[in-house]
Amino acid sequence: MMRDSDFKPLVYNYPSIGEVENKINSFHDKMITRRSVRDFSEKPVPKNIVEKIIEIASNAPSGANMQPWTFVAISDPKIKKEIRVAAEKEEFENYNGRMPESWKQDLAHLGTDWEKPFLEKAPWLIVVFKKSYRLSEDNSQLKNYYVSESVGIACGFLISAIHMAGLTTLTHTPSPMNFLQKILNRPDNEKPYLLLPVGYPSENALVPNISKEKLEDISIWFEGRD
Ligand code: IYR
Repeated sequence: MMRDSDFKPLVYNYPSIGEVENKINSFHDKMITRRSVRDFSEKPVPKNIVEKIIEIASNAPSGANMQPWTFVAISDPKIKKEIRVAAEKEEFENYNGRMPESWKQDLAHLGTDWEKPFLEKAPWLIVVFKKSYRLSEDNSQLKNYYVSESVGIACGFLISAIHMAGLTTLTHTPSPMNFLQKILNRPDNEKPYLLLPVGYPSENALVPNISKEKLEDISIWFEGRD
């Protein structure tokens, strides 16, 4: 490995195997309670919490550490309404013609439809943009690497941070979602990737009664020595 550039020692305290077990058990027990929530309360969430959540997401690994993302956080009710109107216009078309019957059948158990009240009710919307390329100082295009992978991982961090904070979110992908680029005034090299309402669930919020597949059905092991 070439290490002639700027390196520094990793700060790392070796945990005992007991500590590793405790850490992973408590993270596991917390993470398996995560649910996508569509019924939001209007209870406000302070800006400093959302800042922390975004900072956590921005610590995700990315191709060549290019950090090909912009997180746009919105609590302005006028902009939230504009987003809701535009998203519902697209989703109305999706549910009334654009989506094949088979797709609607696959979604039926989630109870979704074209109406998206959470886009106004949730105190915050975070729209994640992916930067397909960078611009140099003379405005020529520079490459970003593994953009979808990087932004997907950052969204995983984001969703985990929201959940670990005790808040709820939903991975919402209105389709097509280029209206977000216009409403939020983002440059040509940024494309909307995911929209996440963030807040508290409403009292008596309902979630679909779904489960995850068992470990043995989603993993394959080639074991060696311990
Ligand atoms: N984007 C639409 C439809 C939708 C698609 C999938 I795949 C989902 O998992 C959920 C919804 C909507 O937001 O309703």
